[in-house]
Amino acid sequence: MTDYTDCKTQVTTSHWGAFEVDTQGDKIVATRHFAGDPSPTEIHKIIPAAVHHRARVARPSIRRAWLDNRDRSGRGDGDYVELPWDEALDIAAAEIDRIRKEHGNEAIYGGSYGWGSAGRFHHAQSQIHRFLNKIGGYVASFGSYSTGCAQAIMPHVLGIPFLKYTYDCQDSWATIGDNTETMVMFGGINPKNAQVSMGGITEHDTETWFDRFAAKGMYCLNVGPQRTDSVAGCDWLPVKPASDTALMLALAFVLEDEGLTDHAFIDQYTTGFDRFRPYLMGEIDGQPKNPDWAAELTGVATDQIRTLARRMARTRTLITVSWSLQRAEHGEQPYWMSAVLAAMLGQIGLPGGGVGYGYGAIGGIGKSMRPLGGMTLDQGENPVRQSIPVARVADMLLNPGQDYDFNGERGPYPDIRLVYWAGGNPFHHHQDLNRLHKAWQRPECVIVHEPWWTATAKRADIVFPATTPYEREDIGRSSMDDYLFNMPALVPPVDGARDDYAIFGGLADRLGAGADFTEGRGAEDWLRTLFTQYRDRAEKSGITVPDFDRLRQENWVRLPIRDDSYRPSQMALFRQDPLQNPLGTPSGNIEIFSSTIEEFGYADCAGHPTWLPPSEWLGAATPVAPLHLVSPQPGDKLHSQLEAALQDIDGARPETIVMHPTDAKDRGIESGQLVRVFNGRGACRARAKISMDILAGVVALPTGAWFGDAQGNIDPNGNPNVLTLDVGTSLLGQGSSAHTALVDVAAA
Ligand SMILES: Nc1nc2c(c(=O)[nH]1)N[C@H]1C(S)=C(S)[C@@H](COP(=O)(O)OP(=O)(O)OC[C@H]3O[C@@H](n4cnc5c(=O)[nH]c(N)nc54)[C@H](O)[C@@H]3O)O[C@H]1N2
Ligand SMILES: Nc1nc2c(c(=O)[nH]1)N[C@H]1C(S)=C(S)[C@@H](COP(=O)(O)OP(=O)(O)OC[C@H]3O[C@@H](n4cnc5c(=O)[nH]c(N)nc54)[C@H](O)[C@@H]3O)O[C@H]1N2
Ligand SMILES: [Mo]
Repeated sequence: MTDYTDCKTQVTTSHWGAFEVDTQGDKIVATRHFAGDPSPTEIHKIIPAAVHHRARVARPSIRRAWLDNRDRSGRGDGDYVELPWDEALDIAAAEIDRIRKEHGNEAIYGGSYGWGSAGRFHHAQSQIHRFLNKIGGYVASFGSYSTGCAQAIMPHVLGIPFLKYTYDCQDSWATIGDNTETMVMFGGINPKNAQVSMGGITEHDTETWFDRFAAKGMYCLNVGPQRTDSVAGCDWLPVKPASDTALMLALAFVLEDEGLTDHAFIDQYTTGFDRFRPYLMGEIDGQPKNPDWAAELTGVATDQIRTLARRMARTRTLITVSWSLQRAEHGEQPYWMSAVLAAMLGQIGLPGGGVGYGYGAIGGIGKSMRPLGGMTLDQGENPVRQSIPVARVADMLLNPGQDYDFNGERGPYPDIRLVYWAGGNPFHHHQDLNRLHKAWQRPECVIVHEPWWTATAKRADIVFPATTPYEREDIGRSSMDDYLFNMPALVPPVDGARDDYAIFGGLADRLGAGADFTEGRGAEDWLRTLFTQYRDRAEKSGITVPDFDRLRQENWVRLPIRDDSYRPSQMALFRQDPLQNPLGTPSGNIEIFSSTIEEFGYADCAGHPTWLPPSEWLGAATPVAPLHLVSPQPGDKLHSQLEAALQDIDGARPETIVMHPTDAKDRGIESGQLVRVFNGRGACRARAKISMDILAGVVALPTGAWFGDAQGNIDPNGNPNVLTLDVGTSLLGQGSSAHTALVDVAAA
């Protein structure tokens, strides 16, 4: 009989929100929704199986060929030797020391992009960057896969750092609900994406807001290749992927053509319309960007474009743009053009009008909280000044010393000898994984911390087994949420795993930086210290937070910081008085034309928004690659996390690819059938789902399946990144172009 006397139930949180966990002894046995979440996900259900899975890295492991003779060519060969912690730490520390002495710290790449796990102290990115700073620095990465391109372009246009605009300058859901009459959503607003947020949102309420919008009679239009990118009840305007800029230009053309442009707004608040207008009207290239022109490119009928433009001019209109539009070649253009279109409508700075980015992309955008600083581990200063745009990692490894352009600057890629990764899975997230696999063979050493044997861990020379957040105590807190969690250590570390903090502490000791890294504190001392600092700051803002021991007892508390009252955003203040509250652009205005960008002289990003077709899209489809592949975020999980156990579920892998009945019929494919998705860069298996909710010619294969083949043949699990294109969005943004890919599909 099972002995339930040692059963416990506690709450913890994650990037996808809070959940209850039942433990028995040293095992997690079950999980359940957190009662306070009106719309929880099921992601947590896989945790008991994943945490105790055979794919956990059990002990420090060193690749045999590297251990024996420092052979770097065979990464991915799978032949590892397990070593005791002390020995493995000695070897890793000696190698780090050798590389920093022989080549300097600028030979260490520590960009280490990835989401890791929620929790403020055991935050893998903070830990690795603090450690690398304390031992002399590292080459860092700039931006993110999520919004790298937007972070480069939007400050030129709106004069505000992109994420600041998103979080501080856009209207809340409540303000939208009170004021907006028409919401035009490029790329949709998808509640399944809003389930996830850095640090977690506890009450998922995107659908609730849309219920309210519908009840009010707001017209919500999802513009994009998939009907499912918005809640049911929104209208759907199918457009070809990557053609949004053409559609926006045509909407702008109609405004100008029909005298609907708000010229008073343009004159007072913008710069450079006179440079843009001749392009729009076709006075430069002889091609007016009119609805007839756009109909061909976008697949949207001419009269639909005219009707939409008139409606947008007549009503309080909010244009929203999902992050996916800038995760594509020339992703700068729809972002810039959406701001220009909003400026022509003249509603920027009015409640519920203008343009907003990333609503629904992650939870929290649109939520309104009183500002309250977070709880963060100080990462220290990086003595190495060099950094690369994050998605250029394979280029960097392949082209040491070669110059590259980025946002007006030009300089050489560093010559990387050591790659150090903790809390990310580049062999899930990077584009063109077969190319990355080649690039990955170049450094002299690769060190990875991972709880599981991911494709990245399998390509490391030294793998340290890391604990999951269920095996260590932490604090859960996100600035977009009004809950505060003590995340208890639910079970002891599985197998031989150690916390990232303990691993870095062990290395720092050996490298003479132990005291500097730990400041003499153990993990619990750090939690108390950071929490006390956070609590003191909260008190100063008049917000009462329980002390650490009380929070431990209570497990979680709600903070009184939710605030749905209207607060004028920076754009509203700019509108009220543009001279007193100018934007941070060179002109102080919204830049429809940017001299700064024009002076960069880039062929792929001119001085005003321009229609630039990407190298791969339906307009460039070929007989061998006739379908546009979009690779959205997975609905049932977070990226590649917890995948080990998902792989065991019957029918869960390979991943599902959504395709239109016409495309399926042409290829003799039935729903549920196994297929092969392929192009010149690679191939993977997938399972077909046939649906009318996707535009014909487009297929959607979500990210998240583990890249399962080292040889670059056919990935059996269905990771779309064997197919995607690894080029920067442009010389300006150098973001990821994940949504730019043509493929074909065949019955397997
Ligand atoms: N084709 C295509 N590709 C994409 C995208 C796309 O839209 N299309 N989207 C991109 C975007 S926006 C993103 S953000 C990325 C996401 O890519 P990643 O953030 O790299 O994906 P994750 O699966 O979250 O990787 C986190 C890894 O950290 C490990 N981990 C978890 N907790 C800990 C810990 O405490 N310590 C350590 N050491 N490790 C831990 C997990 O097991 C996992 O392997 O993917 C990008 N890739
Ligand atoms: N459940 C879940 N939610 C997540 C994540 C997760 O892993 N799981 N990851 C989170 C992360 S890190 C991020 S960055 C965000 C990303 O959030 P987004 O970037 O907004 O989301 P995606 O899922 O990449 O894409 C959304 C939709 O854009 C559409 N799309 C693609 N290309 C185009 C185009 O050219 N034009 C138009 N109009 N539409 C296009 C596709 O149909 C796709 O379904 O999601 C977050 N939310
Ligand atoms: Mo992301």
